Amino acid sequence: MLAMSACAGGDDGDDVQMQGPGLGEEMKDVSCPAGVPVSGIGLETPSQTKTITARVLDATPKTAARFDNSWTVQFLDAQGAPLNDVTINNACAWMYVHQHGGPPMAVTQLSDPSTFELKALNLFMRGPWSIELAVSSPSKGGTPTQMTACDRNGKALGMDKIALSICVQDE
Ligand SMILES: [Cu+2]
Repeated sequence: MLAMSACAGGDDGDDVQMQGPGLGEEMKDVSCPAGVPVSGIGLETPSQTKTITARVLDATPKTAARFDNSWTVQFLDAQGAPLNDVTINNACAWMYVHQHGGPPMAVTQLSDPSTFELKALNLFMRGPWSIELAVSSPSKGGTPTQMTACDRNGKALGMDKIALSICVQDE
């Protein structure tokens, strides 16, 4: 008999940043809908306005696994050229079927200014997750109206938003 995981019981540790109405309840791992990728590497997803694309250059582990996953993400313009003026206003690993999640441990711009490391996205349950990025790019413009699910009070609004789908596969 497999032990089902509690989303944020005390035993999983480092869940201080976790938030959402499901916390404290016993929730079960779920299977992902068809088509949700199990590896972030190579994923490309356009922003809501389609002016910015996020491309996942690397992921550790390569296949998404429970708990810590670190991703290297590059931003591209609509023509596929690296976009060097992007700011990540907020990042969030969100398990939308349970309405819970939390931010990565750190977001770091790399020496190539179009790339960022999202360190330790905590995908703490099996199932479908959305890596939400509220972003701004002065060259693309817009108004700061976009928030991630982790930023319920809208304290770190972006001018655009990108949501990358990833599955922590059921076993
Ligand atoms: Cu969950």
